[in-house]
Amino acid sequence: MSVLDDIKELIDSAQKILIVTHENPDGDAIGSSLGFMHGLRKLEKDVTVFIPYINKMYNFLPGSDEIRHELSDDEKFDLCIALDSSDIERLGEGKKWFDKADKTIVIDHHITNQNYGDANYVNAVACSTCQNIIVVLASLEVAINKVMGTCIYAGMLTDTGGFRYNVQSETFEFVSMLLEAGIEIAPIYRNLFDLTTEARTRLLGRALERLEVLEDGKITYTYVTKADEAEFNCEDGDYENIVNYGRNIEGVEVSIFFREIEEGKIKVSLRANDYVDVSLIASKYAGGGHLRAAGFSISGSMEQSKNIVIDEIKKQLQ
Ligand SMILES: [Mn+2]
Repeated sequence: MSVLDDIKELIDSAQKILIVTHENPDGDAIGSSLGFMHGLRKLEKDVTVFIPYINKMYNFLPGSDEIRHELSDDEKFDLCIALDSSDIERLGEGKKWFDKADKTIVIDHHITNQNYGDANYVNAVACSTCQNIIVVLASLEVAINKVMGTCIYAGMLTDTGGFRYNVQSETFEFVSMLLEAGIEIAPIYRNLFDLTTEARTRLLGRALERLEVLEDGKITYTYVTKADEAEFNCEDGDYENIVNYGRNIEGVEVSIFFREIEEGKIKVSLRANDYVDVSLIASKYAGGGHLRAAGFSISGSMEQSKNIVIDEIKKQLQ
């Protein structure tokens, strides 16, 4: 018996199904949850998606208004399915429900997956969990329609950075199937990559105005304060992506973005292009991240934080 057969059996013998995913859910987490929800409903299953918080940029996805943000303690599920989460801890609030369910399934594409379900379909070659959902739905003999396809495409598009990273020829074969199902790619792209708000655009403008270039154009930095965010009525997350504008400047190796979280506390985001390991300085300040993308918080004023971080980066450039 293959894992796909096990999954089919678990789903066939369940009626009330709960889908959960990782904390701070991204497009793949939300897209795979909704895509699978729509698919399982074709099998007459009673399906609930539980995600405590989702960013409103995903509200265009069909079924997003049905996502439950809370569950009451007396609810019971025959089967809990965890999507796009490499381990049980990452499920956050969903962990409790995963633990409580009679049976469990894990579907994921992280190579580090802990196989913590009764059945685990983990294909790390896939660009996204959404791509794996296509395979699972096929094995359940559910034909993908436009509604499922839209959710699934959203996850494939975002997890590949717009089909830039982690893409194989088969990725486009799967996309071709979604196009056959009738998805419209332009509105999905616009919602996920282009659409913004006035507050976000104004905060970006403020940051770009302040952008400084140092060390023969190899370092750029900029910053925003709490007062800036208040002035433009920003929502949490409106500062995201500002750091990439500096990184995209020709000749820049490291882009630094400083954000005042509260008086005396600064959040630092770092992006490198080719050779500086920004995770080194992040780990020095108890932050986290990868070689070319990292972040941490630092105590002190904006001026002090800038001096400390820029000095560290300058040293690394030598
Ligand atoms: Mn993913």
